[in-house]
Amino acid sequence: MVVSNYLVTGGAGFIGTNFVRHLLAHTDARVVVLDKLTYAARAESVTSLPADRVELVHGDICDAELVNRLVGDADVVVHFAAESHNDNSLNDPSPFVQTNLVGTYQLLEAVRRHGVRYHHISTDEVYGDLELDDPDRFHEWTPYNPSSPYSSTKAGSDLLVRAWVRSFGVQATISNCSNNYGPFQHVEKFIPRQITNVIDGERPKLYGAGLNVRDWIHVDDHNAAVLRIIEAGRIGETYLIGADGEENNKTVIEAILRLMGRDPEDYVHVNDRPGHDLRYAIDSSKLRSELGWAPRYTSFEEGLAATIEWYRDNEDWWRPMKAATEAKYERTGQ
Ligand code: NAD
Ligand code: TDX
Repeated sequence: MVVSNYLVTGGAGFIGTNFVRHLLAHTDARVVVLDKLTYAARAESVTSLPADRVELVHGDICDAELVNRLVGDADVVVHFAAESHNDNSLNDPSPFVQTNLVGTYQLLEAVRRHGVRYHHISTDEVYGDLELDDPDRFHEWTPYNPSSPYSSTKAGSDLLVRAWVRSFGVQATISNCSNNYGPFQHVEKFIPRQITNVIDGERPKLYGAGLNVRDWIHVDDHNAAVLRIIEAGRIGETYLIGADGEENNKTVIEAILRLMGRDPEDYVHVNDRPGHDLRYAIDSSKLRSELGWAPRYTSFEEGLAATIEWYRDNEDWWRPMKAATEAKYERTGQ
């Protein structure tokens, strides 16, 4: 399918802005970004892109009239917009219910009305967590078992998509990806928080004992998979995206400190996250065998080193968010 007009929700956030850049580099598409510009967004991440190909619309995915109009002008909708941070969802779940559930509902109603192709971005957290010694990983058929307000609202949004496909014939695909890292990620998230702490001469902050495992993937590999699914995925199908990148948090903090020329032991333990998921792990065989996707970042250390360089070179981008983020963590002893 050759698509010319994309509507990308959440395109001023981390993965969305990287996706828009991926589209500009690899397709001839024109892109409209719909973004509420919450605390997590930077408008400049979109407005700095070529104006003849990318337009930023400042608005809310819960606004039915606006969503209906923008979807009516699009060939495909790629839905990244979400409240995305677990710790925030524990402090105040309400925007998570509103944006992740009601916002997805409004998009589904609009794509249903206009018959527009829809791709839904989701997370591996919908499957709950695994034991450290479980030989199994998450598959497309793993039952949903989300733990947090964030992951449960993402799970609910995925189920809305499945129901709209079956009941109304909406032309949708879903992808559930593991933990992303790379440029333009908000400093509230684990890896950029620690990199910017080290730049600021602060010690990295590890939740609990740090044995929790995340399955890391570079954001460009995630977005290449998303484009592949839009171009060649089967309607109604779910694809898991992951790059075999399991690491525990302690190892990641030590790697960041080492790569930044600091003592790998020079970090502090802070309060653990309530209900903290132990381990995520993705089996992405379906995506690889059916659609021929493979990650390009096969060395986590190299991807991490490049990400550290990006934060060193782009202090103007992250500095305005740093103090308020740390003040928020201060209140929960994290
Ligand atoms: P992010 O928090 O960096 O960006 C979210 C964007 O959505 C922001 O630009 C924000 O302004 C926008 N937004 C929020 N509420 C909105 C609303 N009501 N209307 C319009 N725009 C709104 O998030 P991210 O990390 O880039 O995640 C993007 C998507 O990918 C989310 O759906 C998330 O669940 C999913 N995902 C993230 C990861 C990860 O590791 N970050 C992994 C798997 C899946
Ligand atoms: O300072 C910290 N110290 C720490 O040990 C922070 C911010 C986090 N952590 C731990 C908690 C997690 O085990 O690091 C791990 C990663 O934390 P986050 O970056 O908050 O990510 P996570 O909760 O795993 O969720 C992320 O991946 C899945 C994204 O935020 C979600 O949007 C995505 O769905």
